[in-house]
Amino acid sequence: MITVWGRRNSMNVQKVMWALGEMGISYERKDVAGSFGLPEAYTRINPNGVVPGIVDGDLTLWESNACVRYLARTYGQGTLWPTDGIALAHADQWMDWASSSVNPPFFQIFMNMIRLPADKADTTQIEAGVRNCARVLMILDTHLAHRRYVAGDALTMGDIPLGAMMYRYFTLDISRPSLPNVERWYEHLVERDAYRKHVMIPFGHNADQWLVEEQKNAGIQ
Ligand SMILES: N[C@@H](CCC(=O)N[C@@H](CS)C(=O)NCC(=O)O)C(=O)O
Repeated sequence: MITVWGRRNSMNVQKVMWALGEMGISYERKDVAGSFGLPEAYTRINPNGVVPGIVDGDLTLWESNACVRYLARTYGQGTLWPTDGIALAHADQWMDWASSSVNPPFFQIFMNMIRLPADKADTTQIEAGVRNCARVLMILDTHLAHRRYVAGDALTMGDIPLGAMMYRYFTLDISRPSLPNVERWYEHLVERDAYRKHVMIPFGHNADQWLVEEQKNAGIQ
């Protein structure tokens, strides 16, 4: 039984939960971080005090992409972990790209629109985030023109970090460029039970609603 530590509304926790859901692996999730606080038992697992952290037998692991890679490599050979070397390299590439190129501008949008109180929000940062997300997502759009998923015909771990962000990107009240291929890919994700269960979790429209939504998820596996 794998233990996942992390509040259900964390995008980084959602990557791990979605991966587990896709592979049908049993797990127990514990509510920590955000309004649930950080018990000492958890800071011993992840000294960074951020979520997720996972425990699988003797293994303790943190960093969401490393957790997804570990789970895919261990339990998802031929599915989330492609056996074809080229598909595997591409899956890896898009995971890193999600963190290095899409997450920073997306974080600017999400922090300022949802997480911070309205009087602390910086509209200049929101505008920069919207502009830069549009710019980088057009790279993904071009890539997806001839592929169903980022590493080929089937869902792999390469879709997970990007896909976890896209629910929020397409739900927020922001302007978006025309991204027909990204939208088609996103529609495929939305058809997946594990994506709907673990990623499409309402987050409200402001910092107060965020906290209410966070607590609604308490105890849900
Ligand atoms: N690079 C880390 C980032 C982890 C991270 O920043 N997690 C956020 C939630 S998405 C967190 O724990 N924030 C503090 C909190 O919720 O109390 C990862 O990918 O696991």
